Amino acid sequence: MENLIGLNQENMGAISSRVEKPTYNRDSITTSIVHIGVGNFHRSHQAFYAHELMQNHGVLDCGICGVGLMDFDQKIYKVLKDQDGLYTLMIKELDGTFTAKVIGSIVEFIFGPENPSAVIEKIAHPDIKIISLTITEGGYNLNEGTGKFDFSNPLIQQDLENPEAPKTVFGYITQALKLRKTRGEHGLTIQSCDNIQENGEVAKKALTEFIKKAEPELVDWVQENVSFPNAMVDRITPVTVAEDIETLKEKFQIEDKWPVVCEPFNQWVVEDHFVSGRPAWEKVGVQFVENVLPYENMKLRLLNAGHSCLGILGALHGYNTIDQVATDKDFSKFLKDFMDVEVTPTLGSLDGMDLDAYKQTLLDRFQNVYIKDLISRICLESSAKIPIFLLSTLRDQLKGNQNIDRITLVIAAWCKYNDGVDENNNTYEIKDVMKDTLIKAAELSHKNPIAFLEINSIFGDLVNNDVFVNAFVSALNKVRNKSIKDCIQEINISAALV
Ligand code: CS2
Repeated sequence: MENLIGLNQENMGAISSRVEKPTYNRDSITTSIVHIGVGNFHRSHQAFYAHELMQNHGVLDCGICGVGLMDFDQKIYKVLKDQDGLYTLMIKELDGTFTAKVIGSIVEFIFGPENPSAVIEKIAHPDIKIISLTITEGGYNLNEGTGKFDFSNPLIQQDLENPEAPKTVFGYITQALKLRKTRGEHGLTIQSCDNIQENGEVAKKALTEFIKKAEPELVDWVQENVSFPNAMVDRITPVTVAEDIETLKEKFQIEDKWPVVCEPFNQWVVEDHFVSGRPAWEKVGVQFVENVLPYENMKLRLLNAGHSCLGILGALHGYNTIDQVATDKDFSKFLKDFMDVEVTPTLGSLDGMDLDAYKQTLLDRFQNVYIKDLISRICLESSAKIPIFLLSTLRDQLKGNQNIDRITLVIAAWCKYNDGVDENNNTYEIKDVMKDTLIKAAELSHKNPIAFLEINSIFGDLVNNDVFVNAFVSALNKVRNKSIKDCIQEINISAALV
């Protein structure tokens, strides 16, 4: 293609004016945030907010240093290094139009496995006020069943034995905080941006348990000098595909090796506890609240759980993307009833929120045909997602003797999902740290359905709840003997008759 311009700082002037570019001086940015886990979500969410703050308000104290700790982070490290931290965000509207923005807020990047001490020194640097995290639901290393930090994890063992060359986020942060304490530096905020109920509390619990064992004399300093605000984060951000890269080349002559696609909707609700201050996020729409719990509940139990329902059911039917499932009338009716009948009663009071409007927006967002969110992304690591997104609701509904038909069908469908083959006999890969356990339990469940519920770290004591167990056995029998669409229609019809 002629006139193709590689995305980097030097070429910024030559990039099409149809694309929004940073108008701020990137050399004047102060890096006050170290972000661990630079995936697509971080780039469509926090890094976007920081960019907006720089672009529209001239606030330049919120530069981000991205950090990758996992081997798979090497790819993003190379891309961002080549592109001077720049990348294109493609915001795709419901009507098919999209805006392309070059985001300039990530100004440094360090790849931990290549240079562990550089990461530790960066976090210990006096300018750093916030360490933010997107390390996934499973990344906090807490056992779902016992709630305890998992010291049997070999990487954690390595970090305890070899503190100077850590491998995990806990090892890195501990060493950096130790340096801050020794050097008399100010404290900082650890800001979780993962989809977990009380994500700040969870981050605090995991890190404190690790530090108690690794550096016991650091515990008091952390108590006094580190804050862990809870937050709810939201923006649907699919996996980038080759077509997105091509679109940027064709429409704007930009060669971006890893752009990010996202929906227009974005939300960030945060508790305002930042021990060393924070960027003026409120200027770009971040909501600060006393207690984020109701917002988290609403988002995790409606959006994330809704995603898991559509993903798992859709996978069995043979769909590939969330919009395909969400625009299928049977599935969308099922989803709507799931939200209204089984989730809404568990949400408690949501002052100032128009829940009906929120739920309608969710249906629209799931139906955005331009987002093409892959079902494989949604089903990824379900063993860490299902307990947070669905089982919490199930427990509440059981407590109140309320309807659990749809949640139970989704859990039974998830059991069948782990057979690894859809209704058209196409096989798919199960990507989950617990995949061996899941596959084995699904196999056993053909003869003994309860075998699936015996995965203790996922279901805990739910295996002893007769109401749920009976409902699950009957639902599993149905999903193994009928198409998933028939199962859904049956529930939809019975709901209509009530
Ligand atoms: C998704 C989330 O991973 C999932 O299962 O539900 O990634 C979701 O897209 C984001 O939380 C949206 O904010």
